[in-house]
Amino acid sequence: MLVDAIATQATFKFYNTAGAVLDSVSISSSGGTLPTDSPTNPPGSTPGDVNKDGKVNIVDIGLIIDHYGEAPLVYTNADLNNDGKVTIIDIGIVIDNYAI
Ligand SMILES: [Ca+2]
Ligand SMILES: [Ca+2]
Repeated sequence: MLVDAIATQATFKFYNTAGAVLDSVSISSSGGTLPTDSPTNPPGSTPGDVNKDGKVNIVDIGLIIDHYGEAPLVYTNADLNNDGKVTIIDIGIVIDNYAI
């Protein structure tokens, strides 16, 4: 992930094992587009909390990146919108609920 000096933009790049870029997504706090899917959460859970530790932070984004693109799912907690895939939409859900 690359973050600019004033932290208004982050770029996520996803690589295959040969080092080739599979996907690249930039997210900006000043007009960028974020996924709009709403997470499905059981009662009492924290939206975007992948590892269920009660916090939504960089650890949760890291877990999604670790499992990005898995099909079938190995770590179901990383599929926050329950669509059967781990994608940028799931990262967007963490970012929408990120607590600094
Ligand atoms: Ca967490
Ligand atoms: Ca998903």
